[in-house]
Amino acid sequence: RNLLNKFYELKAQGKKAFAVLIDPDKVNEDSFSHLIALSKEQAVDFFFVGGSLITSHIMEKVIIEIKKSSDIPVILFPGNSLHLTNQVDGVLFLSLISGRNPDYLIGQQVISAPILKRSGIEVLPTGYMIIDSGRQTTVSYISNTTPIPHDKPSIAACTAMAGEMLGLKLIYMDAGSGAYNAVSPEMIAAVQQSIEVPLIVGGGINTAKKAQDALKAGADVIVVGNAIEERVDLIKEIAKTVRGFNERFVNS
Ligand code: 1GP
Repeated sequence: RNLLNKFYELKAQGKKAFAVLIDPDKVNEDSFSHLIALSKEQAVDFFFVGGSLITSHIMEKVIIEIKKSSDIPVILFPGNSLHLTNQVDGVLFLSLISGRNPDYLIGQQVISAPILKRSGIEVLPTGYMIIDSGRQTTVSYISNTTPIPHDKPSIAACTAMAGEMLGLKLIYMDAGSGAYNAVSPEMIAAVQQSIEVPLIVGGGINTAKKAQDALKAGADVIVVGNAIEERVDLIKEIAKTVRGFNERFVNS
């Protein structure tokens, strides 16, 4: 339970964390080693690797490459049970609680459970919530679920509360990769005030300002993927924003 403990310890210390999402379908081979080096230099907290639809065959290669060149924990962000690999340090064991598709609520988990049990990989029980972002995202299409409306913070808060009451240890609110609109600060705040477990927020965070807004509203962990693949140096700006929060805490 090392990784889960890390999420909880950071939260207990009032510290924010930064996860870089690597979607194997979007890896830019020219800048990949720079991305890893910058993540290391900027002390990124986690790598998430995965996506709802993976068409390339390089996922394991990508993970091995990250592990070879950094100590940053690699957490699988699987789209389904076919994406499982034992090269990672942990797996977000996602239940898609914003949706009403039983396959993503419990079906894929039943298929994955014996594989994960054998592998000994750390499992992070996570309530996964898709938030409408202004356009249909791959994740809502593939999962065949309706996202929570962008302007309905109370639905998000009740969903997160239910996930926590069911025993899920993390809540991940996701506007989906490349979202037009990131999750609103109002919704993040409503969810954060309703739960005790660490709150992960991602989807469409493509500037340091949006990262700052999400953290200020109450996200404990922010996830950035697309925008970093497009401009690797954004890692520096976002890491600086996260440090700004953490240093403020240390000085207060
Ligand atoms: C998507 O939360 C992640 O599942 C990150 O989204 O690629 O838009 O940063 P972006």
